Amino acid sequence: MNTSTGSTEARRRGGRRPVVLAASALGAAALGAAVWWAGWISIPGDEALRPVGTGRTGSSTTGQGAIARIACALPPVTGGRPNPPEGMAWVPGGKLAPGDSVYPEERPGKPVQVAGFWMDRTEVTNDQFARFVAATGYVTVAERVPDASRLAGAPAEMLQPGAVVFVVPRKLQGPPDPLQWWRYVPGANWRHPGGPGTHIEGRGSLPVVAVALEDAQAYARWAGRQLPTEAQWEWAAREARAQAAPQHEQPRQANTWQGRFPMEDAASDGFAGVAPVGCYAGNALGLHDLIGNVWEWTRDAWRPGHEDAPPPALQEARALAAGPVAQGVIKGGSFLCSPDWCMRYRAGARQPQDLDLATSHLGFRTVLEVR
Ligand SMILES: [Ca+2]
Repeated sequence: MNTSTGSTEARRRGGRRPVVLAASALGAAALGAAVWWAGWISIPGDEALRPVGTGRTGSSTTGQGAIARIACALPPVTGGRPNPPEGMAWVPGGKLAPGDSVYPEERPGKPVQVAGFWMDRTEVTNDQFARFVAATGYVTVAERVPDASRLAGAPAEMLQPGAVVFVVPRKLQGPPDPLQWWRYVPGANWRHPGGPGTHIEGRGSLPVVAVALEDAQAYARWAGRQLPTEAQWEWAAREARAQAAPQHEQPRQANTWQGRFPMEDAASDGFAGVAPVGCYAGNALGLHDLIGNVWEWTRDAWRPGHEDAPPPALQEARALAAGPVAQGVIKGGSFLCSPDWCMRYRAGARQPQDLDLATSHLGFRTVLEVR
């Protein structure tokens, strides 16, 4: 599958093909938005979002309306720097040998030095993003009418504001094809991640999704922070350990997919679909959900491997989207990652993502660099 073609090109080509290409940029394997959004469309209730199991912090209940109380409390961080900024944990500096050995794009690169930095302990939540929007009046990319001049030939629906949404197919026909479980849905955005009729009411503790890079950057600037570089993100996911052996097994303490993708998610990890942040155990640094739950934006431009030179930074997504760099790096995998389709639930895994493509399995967290 071609993972280098962006949503802009996808829209331009029109027909069903655009969705394939757009989806390819989401993640060649773990393509997907939240299955529970699809469930929310078809199932009048919260059956698809299951409560956390035993051994986790926080409260959870089931039943109609009770989802509003699903949230997980974060345990205190032990060690690290004193006086952390609210919601952040310290990641000490060190030398990272990036990459892994499962997929070609993650071939290991030369070690890179990473300075210590603060990082959000969780993905940015709907509540946090809502505060940003309330304070600034910000309108996300998925809520704006696309620039038709850049989308000549695209079908009418893709000229409407919207996002790409995962829908569980009724049955699979032929070889696996992302077209069978991805749809461009007009009206889908961070407030309505599954499209019209879906909402985030009562889901304030879930990670915000359907945000393009530009949206994530705008939030980070408002918060006085930045998006992480790919190296920072991977270093944090490796718990700042230079000698950590790559872990290729499906993680137990992360929200991923169990069962035959994309038809059956057994949810034996406690959740089918997006989980509230912090419901799985944190790593040694006190960081939660770096692996699984939702993919996370970085501020690095996409390159197909770990070249020796530092990656170009994505300073302003809108300007770069009109130029030669139209994709960035996302990390961590999502709740849609499964052993039979996408083993990207690993620190060294990486994926290209169209800068202007909002999807319901992609969010972000921020970092605060110390100068
Ligand atoms: Ca899961």
